[in-house]
Amino acid sequence: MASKMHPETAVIHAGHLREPQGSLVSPLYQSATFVFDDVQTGSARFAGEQSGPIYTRLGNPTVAEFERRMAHLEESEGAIAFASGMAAVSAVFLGLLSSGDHLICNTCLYGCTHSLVSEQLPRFGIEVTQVDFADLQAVEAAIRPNTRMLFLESPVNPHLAVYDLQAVASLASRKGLTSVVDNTFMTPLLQRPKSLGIDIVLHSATKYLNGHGDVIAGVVCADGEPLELMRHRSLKDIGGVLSPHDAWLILRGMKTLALRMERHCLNAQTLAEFLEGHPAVTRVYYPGLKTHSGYHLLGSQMGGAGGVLALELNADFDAAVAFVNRLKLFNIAVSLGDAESLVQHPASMTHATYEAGDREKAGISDTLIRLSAGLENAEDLLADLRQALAPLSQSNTLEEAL
Ligand code: 3LM
Repeated sequence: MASKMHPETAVIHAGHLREPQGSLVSPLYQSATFVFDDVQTGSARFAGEQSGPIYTRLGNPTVAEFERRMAHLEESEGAIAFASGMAAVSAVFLGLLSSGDHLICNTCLYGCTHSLVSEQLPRFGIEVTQVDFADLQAVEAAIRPNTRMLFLESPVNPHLAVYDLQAVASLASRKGLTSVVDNTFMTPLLQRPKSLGIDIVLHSATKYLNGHGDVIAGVVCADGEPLELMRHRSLKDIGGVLSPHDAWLILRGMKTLALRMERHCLNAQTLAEFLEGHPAVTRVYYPGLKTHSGYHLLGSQMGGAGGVLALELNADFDAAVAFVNRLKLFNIAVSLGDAESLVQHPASMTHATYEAGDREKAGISDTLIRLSAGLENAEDLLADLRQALAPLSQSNTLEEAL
């Protein structure tokens, strides 16, 4: 039954175990430790000879349900939940790479992932090269004898560049490398990288998966030995474990994931089309627009363009800041994937970790503005954008008249 479920059904049912009391909703096992019937039982569980919970850092029934649901959705053998998206990202590197190994990442990554790969990993003797994954020949040219992994986001945070994941996966497999994709912006409902040949998929569950802005969490979906290595090294020994209460909230949030993604995509598309036609806007970054370089992958690689978009204004830095400050319905906040629409300034917020030169190389301009389309009525969001843009169009019209 499980393998035949459609994703819209799987977000509600996959991995659910029938509860002895008949509770429809899975119980919350808010317990740090679990009692053994006798010493033999405890020893057998530690030895892996008997299944059953031991201690929540090593596994918890509520967290395990979230892991089973994610493994089903991402078509992986298993999944491991972490206390944040960054704990999931670092779990992949610290669990699977060792001193002397080489990692190739995209030039543009979420800001803290960029600082992790550019500042922290080298402290542990892991070499890192950042290359633009739009140019796979350049990626191939960067491969060294000690290269172990290719890592990217698609669409990328914050300017939504889209990469050909099937081509990345085939390069990785030809060269014997592990390919890893951060699928946060898409969710498994819009993109399943493993079906394209990618080895490991991860998410910041803080975003769309939970969807309600009240949890910080992450998850890694993988198979076989890498899965076991990350469970042993990254979860058990490093210990960034997800709280059962947060797993329970994510399971609740995920039940509406399919409905929410539909509305996020619809709202983002409406906003992107409006902005593209506005005289004060010079560029809109959204894979749902025909003008976007990744548009041709919509429908094949991506089942939808997602809820995040970015824009550049025909204005200097101060005028761009004034535009953001004029927005009333959009909250000025980092994060994305919440019911509330959000707006933020990547150069000074989510991507402030980049050195100015690296940020430019990554394609993040000082005037780039990122929007996360929420679940509100699109007309209200458009009205907010219209009023915040109005002074800019007026000044442009004035300049043109002079
Ligand atoms: C943000 N992003 O606003 P957590 N991978 C991706 C992400 O976008 C993020 C993470 C991993 C934002 C967070 S900025 C201070 C706020 C693609 C986070 C890390 O550890 O759950 O925050 O996920 O773009």
